[in-house]
Amino acid sequence: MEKTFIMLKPDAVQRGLVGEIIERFEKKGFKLAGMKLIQVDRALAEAHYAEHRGKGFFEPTVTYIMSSPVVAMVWQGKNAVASARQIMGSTKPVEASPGSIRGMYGLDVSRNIVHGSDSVTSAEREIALYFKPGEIIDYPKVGDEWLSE
Ligand code: IDP
Repeated sequence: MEKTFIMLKPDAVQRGLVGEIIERFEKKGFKLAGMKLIQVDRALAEAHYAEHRGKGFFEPTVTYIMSSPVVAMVWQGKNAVASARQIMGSTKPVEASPGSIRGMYGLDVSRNIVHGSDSVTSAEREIALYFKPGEIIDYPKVGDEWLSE
């Protein structure tokens, strides 16, 4: 089943939104496959945002992501990558749909609460950056049979 990497950014942790955001992914039907609270260092932050190196927001984004702990998670389920992006909403909160996480809780693109992989390939890369293989757990979950045929 498809996996995606979700990170609750420093603003989510500081604003006390961790539980509420996790609940959104849980209630959608995704299965939690990995989770940890971590302090991101510069090497990890720069690797995470490598595709944006050279852009004006690269350094502020790297600095910001290191400014406070983040919650790194792997969620698993049907179309997990695209579905999680829908739950999160557009990058710029002003463009995010009203019911999405960024639409509900965000005001500014630089403090947009949550990160989610934008493709299956990115998800694999990001999961490998943040988790060791043994930290991703595959297990049967009660109710799986009620989520799809
Ligand atoms: P995504 O997080 O929705 O995948 P990306 O375009 O990959 O969006 O950008 C990565 C992160 O960089 C954004 O979530 C946001 O925190 C930051 N960012 C992107 N564009 C801007 C900008 O124009 N100004 C400030 N920060 C930005």
